[in-house]
Amino acid sequence: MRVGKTRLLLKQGDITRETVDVIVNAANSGLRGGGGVDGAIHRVGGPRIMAECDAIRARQGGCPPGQAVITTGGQLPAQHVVHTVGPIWRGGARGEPDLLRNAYLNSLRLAAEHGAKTIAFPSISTGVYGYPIELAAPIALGAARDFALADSSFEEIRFILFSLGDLGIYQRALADRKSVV
Ligand code: AR6
Repeated sequence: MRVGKTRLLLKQGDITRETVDVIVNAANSGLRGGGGVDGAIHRVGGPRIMAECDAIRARQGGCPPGQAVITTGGQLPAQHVVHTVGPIWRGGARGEPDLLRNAYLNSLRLAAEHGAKTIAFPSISTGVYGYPIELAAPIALGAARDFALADSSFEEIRFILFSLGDLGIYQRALADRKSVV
């Protein structure tokens, strides 16, 4: 799908293999690494990424939910990693939708400030943090669409879904335009 000059692409895969300017990490506020996509990014990207996370933590005390920070991509094919922190799902009435949308928008903003033309996202918050993916997909796609409407920095915004089931949920959300809020 095309929004202005930006292509929105959905694919199944492992985000650590994506050849893009920036990949986005679903991190925690401490920027201390963990499981899921965070663990995979540090494993493949090597220790320089954590060294930069340590420096950011020393400087500003981590990264609150909805915000984003940027490091090198280390040994990843991507030049940079944007680390964003999605909300932990607590039933949906604790500001989770706005925090999730901000995580996407602030990641896009930060990557664009660093000159990125291509970016790949995982499905933020829908693993360990428990955000129902049927509710998260339209927020993720809506944030990308709204950014692309307002700012033509990106040639491509990719969503890399780890399973075919998750890919199907994102594909249906994209097809059902009314659900892209
Ligand atoms: N490529 C693409 N997607 C992946 C990959 C991969 N290599 N590995 C997992 N996923 P999660 P969260 C998918 O749990 O919910 C960490 O410990 C996964 O299937 O990685 O935001 C952090 O340190 C799911 O769909 O992130 C935090 O403490 C999606 O990525 C916490 O987990 C997100 O799942 C963040 O939890």
